[in-house]
Amino acid sequence: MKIRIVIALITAFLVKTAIAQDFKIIQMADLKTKTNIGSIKIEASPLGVIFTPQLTASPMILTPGLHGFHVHQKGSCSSIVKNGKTILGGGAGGHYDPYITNAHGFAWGQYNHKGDLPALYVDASGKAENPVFAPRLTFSELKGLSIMIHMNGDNHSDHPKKLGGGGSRVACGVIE
Ligand SMILES: [Cu+2]
Ligand SMILES: [Zn+2]
Repeated sequence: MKIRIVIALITAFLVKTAIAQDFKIIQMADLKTKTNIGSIKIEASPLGVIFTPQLTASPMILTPGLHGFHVHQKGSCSSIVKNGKTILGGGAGGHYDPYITNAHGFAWGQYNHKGDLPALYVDASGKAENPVFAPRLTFSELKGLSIMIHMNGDNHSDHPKKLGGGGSRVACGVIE
């Protein structure tokens, strides 16, 4: 009887430790200057993935307020040239959308990009520390994708603007 309890406790501890160690620190770079602005910790939880930013950018780079925050489909933060125009962070591709919904929405939506996250909150000094949660994502599927921060906010819809209205890509990190 006692041995069974001990085994159960050890098992519970091992399972808990295994879950707790499922995390990665993603370095984030300002796409214009290529300088590091901090990191985002991605962490497995039994209910989804937690994204905890620790960003200290200048308010010139990350303006105070909300910013579109998504997982993008390719593990690249490089620039691309499209119709003669350079798109910073264009190499990351679009929002992670394994079910090909072609629709932008909430992190907990059922018929939209799986990479849609709650918006990132940046305080008056350019700091972002508020964690967000994505219940549909799993930690293991994130490898080889990227995390993107946009210039503007996110209304989690394709109206009036496509992709939540986030606009230009400001900062990016590859999930290795
Ligand atoms: Cu994005
Ligand atoms: Zn989206």
